[in-house]
Amino acid sequence: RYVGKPVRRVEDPKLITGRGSFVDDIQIPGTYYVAFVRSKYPHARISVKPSQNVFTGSQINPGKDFPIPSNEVIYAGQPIAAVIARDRYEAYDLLESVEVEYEQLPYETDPFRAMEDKVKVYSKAESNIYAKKEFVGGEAKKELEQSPIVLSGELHNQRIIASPMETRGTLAWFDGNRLNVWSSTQSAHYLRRNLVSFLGIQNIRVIQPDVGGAFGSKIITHPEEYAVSFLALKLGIPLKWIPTRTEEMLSAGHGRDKWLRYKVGVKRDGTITAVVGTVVGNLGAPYRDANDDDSGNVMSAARMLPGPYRIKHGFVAAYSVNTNLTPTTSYRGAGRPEATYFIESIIEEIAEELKLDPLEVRLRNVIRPEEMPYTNVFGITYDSGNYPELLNSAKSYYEQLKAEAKDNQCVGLAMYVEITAFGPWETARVYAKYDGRIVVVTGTGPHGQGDATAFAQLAADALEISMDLVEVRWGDTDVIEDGIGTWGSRTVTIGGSAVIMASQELRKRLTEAGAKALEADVEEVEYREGKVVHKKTGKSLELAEIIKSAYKLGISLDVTSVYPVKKPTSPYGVHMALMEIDRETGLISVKKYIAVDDVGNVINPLLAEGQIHGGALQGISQALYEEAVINDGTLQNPTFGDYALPTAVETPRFTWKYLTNGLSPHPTGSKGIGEAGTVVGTPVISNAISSCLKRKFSTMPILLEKVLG
Ligand code: MCN
Ligand code: MO
Repeated sequence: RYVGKPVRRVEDPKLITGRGSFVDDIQIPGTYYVAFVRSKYPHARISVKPSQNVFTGSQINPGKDFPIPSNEVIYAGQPIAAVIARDRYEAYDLLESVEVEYEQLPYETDPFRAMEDKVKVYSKAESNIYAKKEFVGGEAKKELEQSPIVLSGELHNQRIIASPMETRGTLAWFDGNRLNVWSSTQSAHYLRRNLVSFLGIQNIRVIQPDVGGAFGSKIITHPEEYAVSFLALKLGIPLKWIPTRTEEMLSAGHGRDKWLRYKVGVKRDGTITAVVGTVVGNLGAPYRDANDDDSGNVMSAARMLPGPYRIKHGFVAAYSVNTNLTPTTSYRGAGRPEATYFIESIIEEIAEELKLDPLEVRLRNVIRPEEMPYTNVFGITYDSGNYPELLNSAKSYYEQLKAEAKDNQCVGLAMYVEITAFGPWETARVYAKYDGRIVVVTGTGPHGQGDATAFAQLAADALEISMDLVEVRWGDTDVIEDGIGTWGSRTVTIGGSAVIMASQELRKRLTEAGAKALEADVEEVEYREGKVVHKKTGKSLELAEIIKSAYKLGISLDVTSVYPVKKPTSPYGVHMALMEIDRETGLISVKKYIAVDDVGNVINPLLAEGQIHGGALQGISQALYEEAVINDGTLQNPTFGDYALPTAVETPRFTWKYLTNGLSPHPTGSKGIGEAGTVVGTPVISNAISSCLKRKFSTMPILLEKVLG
């Protein structure tokens, strides 16, 4: 069958031959173009001079500052007013003529100072602290006092910028009957829900066309999407908005920017007794959609701090704090990369302090298989797996790399456990077409991951037919009424389980229809390889024949299933890298990267391995290159000339191994892999550099000058 095989992506022929259709490819005659005036300052009172074809917050959201501010801007790059013109060049020309008066206000970009509430980042907010929670388990403070060794420090997982190939973009058109919105998004249904509530109309169709990546930055509904949809409805003309890369970097959700101040108690054998700390997330400016999203990630960063280790005593105070920076949103891993970077840096420090091998320290601390499912000290449950076994199988690669390492090379590793495949539910619709083909429609919103291939594999297996007979569709609120979306490495596991459910129901109905057509009872027939066979007479009907007669027989071959989810599932793994540091030039390069993961059932090893390559490279990139540089409250490097991203040249040789000791409870048996590489890749690199140079780094990127300094 297909599941478990490295089937090539069914999405690709269209995309690699240039036939993809992204938002900007879609043309509706008479479309006008929207561009946004953006704030120059991090905090100011504004007044925009009214003029034709310029639309301000007071018109779009009268009396409110959201989504478009009426009189107070709270970050540089914030959209202040929309201009409308015949084409994009005219629109950008028109931008220059819009008169905005700024009265600058005191601003704050440092979350620790912002917590003191001396400078209010938004005058109408009661406090800069958006959310605060304490996570407590055991008696951490007491344990800490009794620990022979206490390590302490501060770590910053720096602010970075999601850089999908395609920027955001929206095309909105009121056709006289309803509003049609095409958007580069991770979920058509989520966007529709938000637009319905903002615009106060029900009849909205949202379409997610081909999307050139997102990495979390296209989950929330951005101010521009609200504004463009509102104006298209109000003016009755089709409107298109596509930001430039610089606008995208200034105003699409930034990622990470989370801090940990910690104290960790350790015994002489390297076992951790307690962790006490403060996690602070710099959420940037108040914006509900973004703040809700990333504040959740701050809390996950805190609750996942114990990682895959049996730490019985913990206390973490977590703060989500507003500042006058671009709002942060989920970015690949969303809280788990931060937690993993924190705890894995601490493990490295323990190894260094006690002169123990870092892999050995992990072995001494990891949760034992007999403790599974394990609920960590902050209440997060890891469902299944065998952590020591995975470490032991990683050990041979680790020893191999260490033996291979030359004088200027060294090896680093990191381990992770994360949580993926979030609920609350997902939909799938599976129906049969008269030409004998099966259509799978998912409520998820893949945008580069290859999930359509996996869904075709799952449906083909459930129906025992060739994958060529399965078509997968998604991203249109007209083809399936509801859905959740693609994020949190949930799609293949949750969306796929819904596909299995619906396929099985369709299989039942095909069997019923086949039996009726053969004038037999259901018990007398058998469904086999896309045919219904009479067990006694051997008479059989092909899929296409059954489909043709089904409706006449009063049986619908169109099934929608909803798969409910209660708890996330926990993939885990160990990644390692062979690094080379040129001490003369400070040039750091990653030579080899080996990943050993357990993500339960692997639906398609080719796709899964691809996710590890891309994900780990993003982790490497955060460790070595990426940083949103802020000065005077504004982003200093909003171009790819100044914001460094890796290319094929910086990409190491990858090796991927997988174990399947921890299946998930879902029908697919899989756990998510879409973020795993990014969750662990960053500390792999920072640990390797620390172990090479015998130096602690408390933030990233670890640049040449830091290595030489
Ligand atoms: N897979 C598998 N077996 C498993 C797990 C996954 O074969 N046990 C395969 C799936 O078939 C799918 C891929 O791996 O092709 C990822 O599946 P999954 O782990 O379910 O993750 P999602 O599809 O939900 O993808 C979301 C995840 C997230 S949250 C971010 S952020 C991210 C990522 O995917 N953004 C991406 N990978 C990306 N890849 C691309 N190209 N572009 C993005 O924007
Ligand atoms: Mo994501």
